[in-house]
Amino acid sequence: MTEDSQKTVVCSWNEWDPLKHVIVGRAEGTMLQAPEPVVQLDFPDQGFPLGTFGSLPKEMEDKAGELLDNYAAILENRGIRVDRPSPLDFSQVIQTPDWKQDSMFGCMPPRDVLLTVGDEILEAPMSFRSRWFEYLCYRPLLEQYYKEDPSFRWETAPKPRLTDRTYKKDFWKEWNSISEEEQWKRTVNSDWIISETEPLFDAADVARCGKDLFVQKSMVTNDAGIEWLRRHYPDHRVHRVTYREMLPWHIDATLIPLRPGLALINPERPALGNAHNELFKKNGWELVEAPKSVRKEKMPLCTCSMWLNMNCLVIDTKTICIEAAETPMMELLDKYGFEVIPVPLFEVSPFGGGLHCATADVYREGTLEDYFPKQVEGF
Ligand code: ABU
Repeated sequence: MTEDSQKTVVCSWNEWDPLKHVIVGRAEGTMLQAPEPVVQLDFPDQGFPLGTFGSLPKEMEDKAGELLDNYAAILENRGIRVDRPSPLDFSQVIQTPDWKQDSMFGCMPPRDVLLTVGDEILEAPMSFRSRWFEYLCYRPLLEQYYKEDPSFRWETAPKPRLTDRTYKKDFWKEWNSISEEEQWKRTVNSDWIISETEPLFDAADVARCGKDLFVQKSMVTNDAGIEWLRRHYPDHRVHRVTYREMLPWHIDATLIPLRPGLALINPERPALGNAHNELFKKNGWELVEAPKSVRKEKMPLCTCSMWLNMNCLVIDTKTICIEAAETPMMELLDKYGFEVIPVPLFEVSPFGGGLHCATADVYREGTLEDYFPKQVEGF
């Protein structure tokens, strides 16, 4: 580190530069959240039928906490500074002048909330009412970075109102009554529950590749949110991307940039339209299809997909953390010249994701670069 970069606490332009400082989430207090417009949780066999909510079981929380502590220790042993959020009482009822919500969620996945682009950390608006106050878990850390680093830009996207106008009325009733063919039709038109009333995005719908930010339109990210990001980052190229995925929720099990010229893609979620693959091809990038997970079943009470094996954390262009059981993924990355660090984290998935979700970048050595000098018009 140079003397100058030592003063800089916050800086990260992409997913692969050498990682020096990261936030790792916590499992404590996580809730299977109370019903709200976006979320339809229905786990009748696991004690939580539709309409019910409550704390995740204590033994699951303890195990997840142990694995997250171990993940933090693995990173620290590699010389990476690790910070942790401050959980709130997520079982409390929260409200704004517009709505009341019977519980919060948790703070295991910092990646959903915090978007680091260069010397800025942006608190995402979030479209779940249960996650409206989640940024508070990170405020002690952000306050500290603000004091330590004179060039840190601390930003927050406009807090959304999340009134009933934000959600399409009767979405779930309609969705559950139409055929699979009709569901795919709605999917291809990106016609999900959130309306365009106000800008919404989760930070985990953004894949960062220097000047190019790939932002997925999803169940939690709307066009107004993508447009907001475009206006907010005028020096970047913000690409709106969609994939053939029925109810998409975060890009980090669909497109994972690994290093300049190489990214993992999900073989079951091809990009819609030609521009996405054309852009990568034109700039000499290889898109490698991820192997399926070795897991045959998800963890109980898990709301993520079976593709968390893709949800990896790149430490630098030669080193990567992969979930410890995912041998095919480890073998693939070994073939591409990575040193693979196996990290057990499967039991953390009900708390909100995998290795990438469980972290948020604070500092990676490196500068803003253009990895896609040849652009595709209109993309
Ligand atoms: N936040 C990662 C979840 C993505 C997925 O389950 O596919």
